[in-house]
This record gives sequence, structure tokens and C-alpha cells, in this order.
Amino acid sequence: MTLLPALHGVHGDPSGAVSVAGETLSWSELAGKADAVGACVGGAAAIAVCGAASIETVVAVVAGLRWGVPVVPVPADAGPMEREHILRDSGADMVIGDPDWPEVELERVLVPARAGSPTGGSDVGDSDPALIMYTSGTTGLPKGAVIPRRAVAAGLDGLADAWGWTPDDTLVHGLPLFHVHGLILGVLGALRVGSKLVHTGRPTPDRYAAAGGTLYFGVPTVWSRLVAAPEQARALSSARLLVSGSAALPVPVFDRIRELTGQAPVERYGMTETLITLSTRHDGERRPGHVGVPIAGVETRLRSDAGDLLRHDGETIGGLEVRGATMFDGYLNLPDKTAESMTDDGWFVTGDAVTIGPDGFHRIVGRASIDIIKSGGYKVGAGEVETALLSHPSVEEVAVIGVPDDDLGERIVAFVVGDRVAPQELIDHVAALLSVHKRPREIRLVESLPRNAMGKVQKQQLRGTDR
Ligand code: MCA
Ligand code: AMP
Repeated sequence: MTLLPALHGVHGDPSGAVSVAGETLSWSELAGKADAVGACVGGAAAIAVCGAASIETVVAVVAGLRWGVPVVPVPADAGPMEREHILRDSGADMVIGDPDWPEVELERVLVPARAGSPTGGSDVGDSDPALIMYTSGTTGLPKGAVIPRRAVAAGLDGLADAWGWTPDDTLVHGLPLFHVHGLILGVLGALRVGSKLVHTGRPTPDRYAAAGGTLYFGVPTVWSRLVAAPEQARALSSARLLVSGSAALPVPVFDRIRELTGQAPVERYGMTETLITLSTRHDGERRPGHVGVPIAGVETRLRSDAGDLLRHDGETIGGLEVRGATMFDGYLNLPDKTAESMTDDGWFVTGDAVTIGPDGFHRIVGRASIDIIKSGGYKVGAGEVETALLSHPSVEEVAVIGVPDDDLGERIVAFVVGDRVAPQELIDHVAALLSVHKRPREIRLVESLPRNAMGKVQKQQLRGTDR
């Protein structure tokens, strides 16, 4: 299967190009550089790629995909502990580029400064893994979701259909290149559809306004910052489609986008494990607070905690389960966790609380677990941050929660019982271990944590103090 047809000349547009933070490569140059890298990674079990927003990241990922070597994107801001876990757990034995990663010994392959001619890559099966992407759970270290090539292809084709995405589009976004949103949709999507791509670097309103795209991606924080800059937001009036995802888009932001640009945003929903499964359509209704209908090849159902199937009446809230062509192959090295995430009859349990209307429209109501935080579109496991904080000698007890935040959706707050310690020291301690976006924004030193009779911390009560 040709995963990225644009790089095989299928779209026949010699002007096709990818631009990241001001550096541009034509498709042919990108393919040429990727093949030079690919020729050196043939024997690797997996290649690690630093997910910094750079053209080298795109070359490295494309090299792995064209040469059939699984790609492990490493968060650009990962702290040493998190990075070491990802590198060891994934089994990556080479890294593309020369990042400052002293934790694990890896063979290094540099991206050549000049592009040669593309050589075409190697034959790779549809079921082979394309990427291993790390995602946080409620507890423990991030898990590696193994994403096969067929899921990437099906997911991107489903979105191209839902969004009317064609080679005539120019995609613009400034999202991180180590998650599904920015990397699979935002880079591989453009290369599969054959549309040009402009990655803006940091996704500021000024840069979005100046980019002149037809199709824009953003997490809700990006959109709410954009509408706070009305002049820049109005510059997107000429775009064909504005797409929001990764977290809930507040209805006032949805309305403001429509007022300023003359068009309602398309909202879509997904997970690292399932890729994007639901979306409103370019040619369908866009309803605030709703994420639309399953994309082609995906089915959904709602179940109660007791396991009963629930009605699609737009009111009954249940746990969303999904199945279909876009599913991952499981968590690397974690068969038990993989089994836990699936029902006996093969549906993936998302952990999101949802309603489905008689018209098939889905509304995400919340997460089943208080221990999954979404901040700025990043998923953060409370347990992971708690473990990091507990490794500080002054911390005796800790509870981490997400509290509602107008800008970030949720912001990470840690309630800490311990010896007198400066909050900033604890924030820096987390950043030295985990990705910097997992740092608590706020540390609250408390005498004790609220617990129930069983001794379990009552996080709802902690959240209640913020409402
Ligand atoms: C942040 N800062 C802090 C702290 N946190 N400083 C001290 N203590 C802290 N705890 C600093 C930052 O380093 C930065 O500093 C400044 O504060 C502003 O940070 P922030 O408010 O976070 O803004 P930002 O850096 O501009 O980032 C906002 C963002 C970012 C661009 C929206 O959150 C982002 O890129 N989010 C996208 C996440 C994403 O792609 N998720 C998709 C997952 P300085 O200015 O010095 O740098 S995939 C997924 O969810 C599924 C599949 C799906 O549906 O898509
Ligand atoms: P991740 O593991 O980072 O891929 O995050 C997946 C989670 O993001 C989902 O389980 C949802 O909780 C959340 N999410 C993604 N898209 C949306 C959306 N459009 N609205 C609400 N939540 C979303």
C-alpha cells in the first residue's frame, strides 16, 4: 500500500510542498531526503524521532514510513525520565538527527543537508506498524499505542471524505509533531491527500492569519486565543474549513468563530488509540457542542456501567465504544492493558461519557475518569504527575486534578501535603522528569487531603473547591 501518494508523484503537482516554521521542501526534495535516511535505517527495530516542529522531523517520519520502520515520536519537551521510558519501552535502536538525549545509547542517522533523487522506499504490508505513539493513562507511565498503516490510511481517507479535503487545499496548523493531531492528521494527512502544508511553528493568531490557508486545524485553546484577536480571526474568512479537535470546543468560542469568520467550525473527536472516529461534515450540519457522526469505516455504541446497550435518544449518557478500520493494534508490551481496553466482542472502550442523538450526532459530555486531564489539548494522567511529585523528598501526599480553565480547558493543579517547600521547586521537579506541558500550573500546600472511609482521596471534593 502506498501510504503517502503525494511523494510518489501520484498527484503530479511539482509545486507540492511542505513548509515547517519557515523551511520548505518540495515533495520531491522531501522524498529524496527521506530515502537517503531510509537507506540507513533498514535494519532498525524502530526509529526514534524528536517531535520538534522542524522540517527534519517530517523527513524522519516519512523515512520510517517509506522504508517500513516503525516511527516513535518523542515529545520535543520530554523530561529525561519520560524520554528514557519511551526509548527503552519502544525498542527503538536508532534516532534520526542528533538530539541531546544522554539516557539511552542509540545509533544516530543524520538528515542530509541536500536532497538526492527519491529512490522509492520499500514494499510494506498494510498491517505493519506505522507508528508507536505514547499516550497517558490514569496511572503509570505512558503506554505505546501501536498504530498500523491500514489505520492511518483508513483514518485519513475517512477525514478527507468528511472534510472534502483535496489536493486544492492548503493545510495550515502549528500543532506539536508528536501526537496524532499535528503529526498524523497535520502532516501525513496532507501527504496522503496531496494538499500543501504550512506548519506555522507556534500556533499564534498572527501566524494563522498570515498563512493564507484553505483548511486550518487547531485545538480549542488555539481557537479561543484566535477569537480573542478579532482582526486576525477575520483573516480566516477566506478559508474553506476550520477544524477543531483534541478537547471540547466551548460553545461561546464556536459562536465567536462563526461571527468573526462567517463560518462555523467543524468539530471532530478521537483518541490516540482509535485515531479520529467522529466528525461533523463539510457538507453537513455543524452543531455547537457536538462532534458529529462516525467517519467511513467506524461504528459506535453506548453502554451503561452495567454493560447494557443504551438508547440513542440524545439524552441518555453512556460510555462510548468504537470499532472499525482506524483502530490501533494494542499497547506495546502490555497485553493485559490492551485486553482491558477492549470488550469481549471487540469494541474499544473510550472512557468518554457521550450521548448519541436519533440523527446519529454525538455529544461528548465528559471523561469517565477524573484522573485524565486535558490541558491545552494535551492528555495528562494525574497518576504520572503524582508519582513525579512524590519522588520529591519534601512531598508526603499529593493529589493532582484538572480544574476548569478558560484558556486551557483544564489546568493542572496539585494539592500537596509536605514539609515547607517552594511551589516553583515542585513545578521544576516535575519538568525535570516529565514533559514540560505536564507541569502543574499551580501547587496548593494543604494540611491534609480529603479522604473517604476507605482512605481514598476524594478528588471531586478538591475540584469542588474550584467551582
Ligand atoms: C506552561 N508554562 C508554564 C507552565 N506551563 N510555566 C510555569 N509553570 C507551568 N506549569 C509556560 C510555557 O512553557 C510557556 O512558556 C508559557 O507558559 C505559555 O504556555 P501555554 O499556556 O501552555 O501556551 P503555549 O505554550 O502557547 O501552548 C498552548 C498550545 C499547546 C499551543 C495550545 O498547549 C499545544 O500545542 N497544544 C496542542 C496539544 C495537542 O496537539 N494535542 C493533541 C493530542 P514560554 O512562552 O516561555 O514558552 S492527540 C489527541 O488528542 C487526539 C487524537 C485528537 O483528538 O486530536
Ligand atoms: P489523546 O489520548 O490525547 O488522543 O486524547 C483523547 C481524548 O481527547 C478523548 O478520549 C477525549 O476525552 C478528548 N477529545 C478529543 N477530541 C475531543 C472533542 N472534539 N471534544 C471533546 N473531547 C475530545
